[in-house]
Order: sequence, then C-alpha cells, then structure tokens
Amino acid sequence: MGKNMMKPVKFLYYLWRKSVERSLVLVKPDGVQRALVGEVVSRLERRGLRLVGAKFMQVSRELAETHYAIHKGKPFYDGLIEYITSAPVMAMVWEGPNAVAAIRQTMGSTRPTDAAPGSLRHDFALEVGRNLTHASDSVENGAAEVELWFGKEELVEWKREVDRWVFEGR
Ligand code: IDP
Ligand code: MG
Repeated sequence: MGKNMMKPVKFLYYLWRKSVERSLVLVKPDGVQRALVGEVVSRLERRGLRLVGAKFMQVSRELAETHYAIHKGKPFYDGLIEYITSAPVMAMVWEGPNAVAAIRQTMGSTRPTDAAPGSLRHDFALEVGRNLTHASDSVENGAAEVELWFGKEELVEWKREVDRWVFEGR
C-alpha cells in the first residue's frame, strides 16, 4: 500500500475501533460465591459481545476506593467497600457495538426489585447491596475503568468468524 494511503486507512481503523465500546464487568463477591460466574459469562456471550480480558482476583482496598470514588460520602459507601473487598471477584472486559447500554440492560437496574424481568439482577438478586455485578455506566467510564483494572498486555484484540453476523457492517 502506498505511503499516502496509510493515513486515511489508519484514521478509518481508528473510527471503527472507536465505535466498538468497551465495558468493565465485575462478577462481585456474591456472584462468585453463588457460582454465577458462568451464568454472567454465558449471558454476555449469548448477547453477542466479545470478551477482551478476564482475571479472577482479590480486590485491594485501594482499588475499591478508586473504583468507587464517586460514591465516597454516601451512606452505603463503607458497606460497598467492605462488600467488594470481602472475597474474590471475576473482572472482565467485554466489547461490541453499544456494549455499554447492552451490558447494563443484561445486568438490570441497580436495585434488583426495579430490574427488568429476564435481567441478571431480576433473576438472581433481591438486595441492592448484593446485586451480583458491576458494569460501566458510560463509554467514557468504560474506557477509564478498563484502564484502571487492566494493563494493556492483559487485553486481547481478536476477531471472531461470527462477528459479521453480530456486528453490522464489520
Ligand atoms: P450500578 O452498580 O448499577 O452502577 P451505582 O449507583 O453506581 O450502581 O452503585 C454502585 C454499587 O453500590 C451498586 O451496584 C450497589 O452494589 C451499591 N449500592 C448502591 N446503592 C446502594 C444502597 O442504597 N445500599 C447499598 N448498596 C448500594
Ligand atoms: Mg455505577
């Protein structure tokens, strides 16, 4: 390819990558303890989303406080830090077109009693303080949370044969 062609191609690739959103997904300690990691993974896979990274880990207090900094000062904050650091979590990155909205929908509303029937929190949870999962709430926060939880070398860029049947125009 001619040198003068590279820049537009790179730019188009950049735009294409940009339209594929990424979200951090956590199966929180209650989800791990209740053996629901597979259920969460299965639902995201079935939705058509693509896994980019995954690690089973114990969350440090420092990471918990950074991740939930926005909730500092709220009445549930101390309990939330206690909850997320109480036992291991499954941390993952999932991507796809509209991934942020799609994943939030698959998880269901923060309060399980508000969550739509068929969503994970509806189907498996009762209490807001034991609501099984975390998912990024915006594209910007998705990018920031992925950077906070994962090193670049822990993320895998790959394609699936089925992508063109799930991602329109890919
Ligand atoms: P989200 O996880 O659906 O994005 P956020 O409002 O960002 O919900 O709250 C973060 C987490 O804090 C919730 O998932 C839940 O675990 C916890 N949380 C939120 N509100 C309450 C509450 O009123 N009581 C106890 N825990 C709460
Ligand atoms: Mg949130």
